[in-house]
Amino acid sequence: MSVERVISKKAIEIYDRDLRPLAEKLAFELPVRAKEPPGLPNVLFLGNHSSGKSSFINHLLETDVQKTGLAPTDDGFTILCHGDQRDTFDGQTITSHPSLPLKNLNHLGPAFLSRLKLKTLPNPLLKSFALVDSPGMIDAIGAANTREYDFASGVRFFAEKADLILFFFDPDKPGTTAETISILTQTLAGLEYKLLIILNKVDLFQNIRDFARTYGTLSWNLSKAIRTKDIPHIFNIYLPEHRKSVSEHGMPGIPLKDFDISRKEVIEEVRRTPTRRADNVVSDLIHAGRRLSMHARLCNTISLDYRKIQVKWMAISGGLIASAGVSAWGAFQIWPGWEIATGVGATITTIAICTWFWGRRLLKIFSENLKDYETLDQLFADTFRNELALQDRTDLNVMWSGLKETAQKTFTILKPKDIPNFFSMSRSIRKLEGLLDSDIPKLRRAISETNTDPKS
Ligand SMILES: Nc1nc2c(ncn2[C@@H]2O[C@H](COP(=O)(O)OP(=O)(O)OP(=O)(O)O)[C@@H](O)[C@H]2O)c(=O)[nH]1
Ligand SMILES: [Mg+2]
Repeated sequence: MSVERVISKKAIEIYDRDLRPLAEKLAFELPVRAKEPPGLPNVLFLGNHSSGKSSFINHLLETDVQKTGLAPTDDGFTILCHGDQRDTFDGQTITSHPSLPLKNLNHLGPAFLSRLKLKTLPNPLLKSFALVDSPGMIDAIGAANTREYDFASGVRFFAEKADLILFFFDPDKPGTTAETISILTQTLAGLEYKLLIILNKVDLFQNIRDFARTYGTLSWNLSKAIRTKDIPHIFNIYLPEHRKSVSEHGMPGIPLKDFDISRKEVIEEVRRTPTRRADNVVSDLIHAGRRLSMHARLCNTISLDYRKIQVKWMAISGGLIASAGVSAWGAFQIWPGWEIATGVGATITTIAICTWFWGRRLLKIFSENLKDYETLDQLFADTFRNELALQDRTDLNVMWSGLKETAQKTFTILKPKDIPNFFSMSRSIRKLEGLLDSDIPKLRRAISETNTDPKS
């Protein structure tokens, strides 16, 4: 078994042994992945139409397997994988094939399947990973008119399975199509760590000023669309076989030598896809672990606040009951006879019962308020008061905005009284944080050591 597979297996073990039981106790929905995906590692190509996705695939495989052209060329997804001979299969055939993990695609409907293809070709690169080409993104009005299937669901399906996602832009449309923005902000949310951003066709820039302007626009658009602490690295590339000649250009353009290096780096990343799979399993684990830890700490605050209310009102009503007895006895001493003593005792007991009901009502209101985003925001601020006071923790805020909806759903099922007690929760949180600080980073280091080991 390869080192990568051993690491993936260890990561999955931690997931099942340590994360899953705590998540179940706290009704927390763990992300679906964080298990070794079936099938070959694969690379998904996304991006604006005509940005060069299919041309890049042809360049990588050194053959013209995909059609290319300036008008929107691909209208469906194409999976490219290894086969002894060149062949093309249609969507219906591949989704019903027992050895391909594509059965779930059926739910995207016949319009999607009729545009889905699988191509096989005898290329050695495809022995270690598959490629998925996609239709280019267009502006919303055009998209609504021409696509007869749910494009975003198709993208999400392949993106969840992908080990690497190459997102293409070109100088014409540096991030501005409506569809691109919605795919980046919504469909790919939580999968950003798989993304490589590519600005293709840099040979079209006539001077460095044009390049800087477009690069700046792309960065600005990405910073609004990708909700992570750091924007993914942008690789600026061109494909030599498509380079515009000086006569077409009119001007010599910008020096391209550095961009050749960038292209080679991207190709190297694509070749590293099998290793990235292990890396992604570990990333999924870290992602799930951090979210679970945040959720567990929030549950802890909720449980503490809930128990504070419970103890306070139980103590008040308990105290009143006790004082009812004492007061009745006192009244009896002052005004011998049962009437006054019983009256005093009964009045205070009634107040105690009312107080007890009042306490219960407050607990109910407390539980009800957990469905409210404002209350949850306040609980988040209370739980992470120290961390947020010390420095700007964009990472925590970003994670919280992605988690809030899940948390709200959770608290419709999980009642504060069912949250394990403070000691058990603190123990689980300490253990989880230990895993996140030490055991899981060790797995990550092991992966990078395999990458740098010249024998590997
Ligand atoms: N100048 C230049 N043209 C390129 C480059 N890469 C691709 N092209 C051209 O861009 C056009 C579109 O390329 P495709 O590969 O079909 O683009 P795509 O992203 O697959 O397009 P859709 O399938 O429609 O989404 C083709 O005419 C290519 O010749 C490049 O690096 N430089
Ligand atoms: Mg294409």
